[in-house]
Amino acid sequence: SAAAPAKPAAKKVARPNVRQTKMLIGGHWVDSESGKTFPTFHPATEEKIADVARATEKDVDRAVKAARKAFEGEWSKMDARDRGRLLSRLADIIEANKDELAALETLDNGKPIKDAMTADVPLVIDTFRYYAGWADKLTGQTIPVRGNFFSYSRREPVGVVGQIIPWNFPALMVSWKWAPALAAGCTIVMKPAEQTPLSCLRMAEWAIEAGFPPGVINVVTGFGDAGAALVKHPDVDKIAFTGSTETGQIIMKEAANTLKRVTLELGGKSPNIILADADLDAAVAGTDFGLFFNQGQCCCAGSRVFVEKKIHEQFVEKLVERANARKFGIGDPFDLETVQGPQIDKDQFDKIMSYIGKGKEAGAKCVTGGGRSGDKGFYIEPTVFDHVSDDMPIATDEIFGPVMSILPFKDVDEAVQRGNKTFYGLAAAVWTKDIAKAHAIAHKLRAGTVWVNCYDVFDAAAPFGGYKMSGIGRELGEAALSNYTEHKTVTVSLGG
Ligand code: TXE
Repeated sequence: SAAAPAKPAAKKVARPNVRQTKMLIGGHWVDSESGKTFPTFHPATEEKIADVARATEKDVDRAVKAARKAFEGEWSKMDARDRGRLLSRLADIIEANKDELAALETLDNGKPIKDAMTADVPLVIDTFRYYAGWADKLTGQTIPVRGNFFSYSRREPVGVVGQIIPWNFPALMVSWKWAPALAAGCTIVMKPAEQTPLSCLRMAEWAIEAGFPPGVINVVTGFGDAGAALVKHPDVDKIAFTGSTETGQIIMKEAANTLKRVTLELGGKSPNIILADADLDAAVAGTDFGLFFNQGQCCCAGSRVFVEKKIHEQFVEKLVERANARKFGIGDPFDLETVQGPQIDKDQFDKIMSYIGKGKEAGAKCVTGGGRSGDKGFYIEPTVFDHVSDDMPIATDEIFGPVMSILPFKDVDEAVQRGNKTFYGLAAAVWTKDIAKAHAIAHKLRAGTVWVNCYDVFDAAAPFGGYKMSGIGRELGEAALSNYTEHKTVTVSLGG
């Protein structure tokens, strides 16, 4: 008998070399003054990748001084258009190295290489290009004041900004933070997440190559204590933070002491509302993507899925089919066919597993998943809970993993009211063929972004951020520029 045809070898992408593990301060690659380092791991195998310099308060102080010096030096004299050219050049360099950046994300974060290549990296490049165009368009106004005066306003950079980012989209968060700040003429001290410092360091190398003057971009790698030192520092004018709501609250309280400007992009528990007249297959696909993308580690994850009772059974059946198919796509994130990678680390893995336990205890029906996948790496099965009620912990708390809650509803007003019943307000979605209903619901949802018949559609030009405890301020688009500028009014006597 003929031998079974050999299974084609999985197409794997090679692991990248790690080139930079030191911090960037004032244009120099330096160790921590303490000599300390910390390890970063590959979440798929739990192997150590590299030891990275661990910033102390003194390092943060050095970085802030370098950023201040740059802010007052060459950078402030540079023409706005030339700042834009530097941003364009950085975009070009990243584009020329896009495969390396994607592989570095997969190595440090564990996300499937295909996602890194098709989602993260293209958005990074777009963000730098988009803000390159804004640098010379930050205009003020002429103001008709009473009397013989000429009054006008200027948009000036806020100054030295501290930027603290999380580990779920490491390179993308670098671009969302750096690009508008640099377009506005600020200088930066960035602290990437301790889990994922590598892509930020590589991007800082490319920023130097692009020609940003020394001290304009500084990177201090380390833990929350380094972030806290940045928030406390009296010579930092503004903090931009993305991360947990709890840490956001700590930062806002601390920032009050020096009255720093603060923008926060925090957690969410976003409602995804499916009406009975929706295109069912599209809604199922979008719901699956809206929650399971990036292993569920998205601040805007559609984690509360409200489904109209009339289609509830049908919807759940199709969704479970899809979630089950996804299980076959769990694997080595360097494999181009992998659709789900590991969670970032043991802490997150344990947190998610404990929520799965809480869901079962509360009496929700686990219709698929619910366990660990494999015995190495932080893999969790795509998990769906049905018949979830509003007060269960899996319906109220941000889980930040591949755990979906389905909440049946009877009528639309009820869905909107329950959808809004949360401290969060980052994103929401509605699926329906009735366009008037879609807009009406979109206007009623208390969230910074509402997707209609789609999910997780991001663009550098479209503002993103939270209502309520999901944050303060907006990133991306023209809106992000106001995070990084002060308005100055100049009034000139015309005599008499
Ligand atoms: O977040 P932290 P963690 C949520 C998600 C997750 C939970 C915990 O629910 O399970 O947060 O994740 C730095 N002063 N999100 O612990 O602590 C820290 O070093 C200044 C949602 O990773 O918020 C890192 O660089 N900085 C989220 C960054 O803050 C401090 C993305 C984020 O860490 C600090 C990530 C302090 N006192 C987690 N303490 C989203 N909205 O996208 C820590 N840091």
